[in-house]
Amino acid sequence: MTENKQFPEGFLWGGATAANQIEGAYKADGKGLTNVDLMPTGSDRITFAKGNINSLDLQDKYMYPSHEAIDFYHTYKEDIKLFAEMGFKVFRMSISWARIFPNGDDSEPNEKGLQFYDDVFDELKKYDIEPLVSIAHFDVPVELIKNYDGWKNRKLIDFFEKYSITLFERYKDKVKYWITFNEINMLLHLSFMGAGITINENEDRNSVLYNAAHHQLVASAKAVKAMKEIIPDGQIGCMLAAGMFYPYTPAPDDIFKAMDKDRESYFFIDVQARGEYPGYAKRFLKENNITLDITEDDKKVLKENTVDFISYSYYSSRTTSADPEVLKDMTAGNVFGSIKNPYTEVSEWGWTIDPKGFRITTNQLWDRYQKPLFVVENGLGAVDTVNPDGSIDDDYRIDYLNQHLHELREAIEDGCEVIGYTSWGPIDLVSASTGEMKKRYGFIYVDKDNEGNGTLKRSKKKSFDWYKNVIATNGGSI
Ligand code: BGP
Repeated sequence: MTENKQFPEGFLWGGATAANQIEGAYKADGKGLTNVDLMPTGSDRITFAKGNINSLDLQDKYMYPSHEAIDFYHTYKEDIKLFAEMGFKVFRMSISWARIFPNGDDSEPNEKGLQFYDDVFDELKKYDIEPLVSIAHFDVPVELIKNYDGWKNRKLIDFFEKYSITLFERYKDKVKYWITFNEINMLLHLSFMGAGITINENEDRNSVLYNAAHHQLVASAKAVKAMKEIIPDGQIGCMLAAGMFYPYTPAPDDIFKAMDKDRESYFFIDVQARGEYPGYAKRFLKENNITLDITEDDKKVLKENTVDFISYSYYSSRTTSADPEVLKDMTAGNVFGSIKNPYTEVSEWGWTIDPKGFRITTNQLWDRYQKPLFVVENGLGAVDTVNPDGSIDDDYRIDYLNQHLHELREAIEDGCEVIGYTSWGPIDLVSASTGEMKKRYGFIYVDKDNEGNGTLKRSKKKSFDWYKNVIATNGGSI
């Protein structure tokens, strides 16, 4: 009987957010602009996020909701109190690079920015909530894009190292869990959002992307090194947008294609967890005439500074085929290029809903790396309706999370070492892919619509008490 079995003792339950999706105050107290501050909402957003723009117009002209977002910059005390009421053990958040270094470079850090995060960490501490901090979550200072072409340029490794060291030194007594880059593999799909890069017509796309990836991988390893020196009792992980690929049929070509598509993502984690480029990646680079800007020192840094844990997001599984005809039937809203799986449902945004895929993906990650796993994003983006009495019955969200947590527990029973789970967006926040408020994940509702109207008032949805009970019973209620 696995029913009502608890999760491992000390399991880190909580929720996950990102600075640009919650803080607002996008120019306050000396903060510089970042890529995500300048991206449009709606249908143009993904084109922009992909870097498919001819001349990059970095003007502050869009009414992007992140400019105010949910105003966490000013409401963090009230919000953290609600997280504490749910019993959070951990809160995942990111630091906005441009709040600390407004130009992203190696000038003096901005004290007001540093102080803000000190205040947030102190507030979390009041309730014994452990911060889990992403150093970069889709956040590249605009000055680094204008002056250096973002992560195309090797110089960013030094700037990121300086930024990371500044954080470790400042927060060494307050933050013990760190993540270097959020969904590092997203860089291949949403290159402007993930790395502040656009691809010019005369450039080879893969060459640009894999060089930028290499720069982030080296920067990540340098951050690992610095954290271990500065915070010896800390832990630092990588972060993958996970979700395994199924073959559409048992045809060997389909099975190989699915493995190959998985490797497109695992490549990043293979380097971060094992310390070197895997053979299949070297072959890919060679066959595509990609020359990497890789030095002997880079190889040494990668080898010597692997991560302590593997963190990942899981929303969906994916399906692929070696048959170009079958490949035409793509799911909507999937940047990884998945085709429709006839055995699974999709969300309102076309994201495949597949709890069993969560168990399979978790097992794959454990089998491959044998390092502690941390689920740092999972959840259902849905439209919520407020009843006349102000209540919100989000049973669909409870259902999604319940099924996924059930499968996560199965994966733990399978022998996977999982140290924690932070659901995405425990409080409604701005959606990364649409830039809108309509797609909500929260246990806590925020009164704000796509046009930016609303009081920003917080209220509890039905899922609030449900999650509170999950944590109180250490998953025994699942
Ligand atoms: C991940 C990102 C998050 C988040 C989430 C949900 O890719 O790390 O920032 O937003 O997806 O996506 P969306 O907001 O587009 O629904």
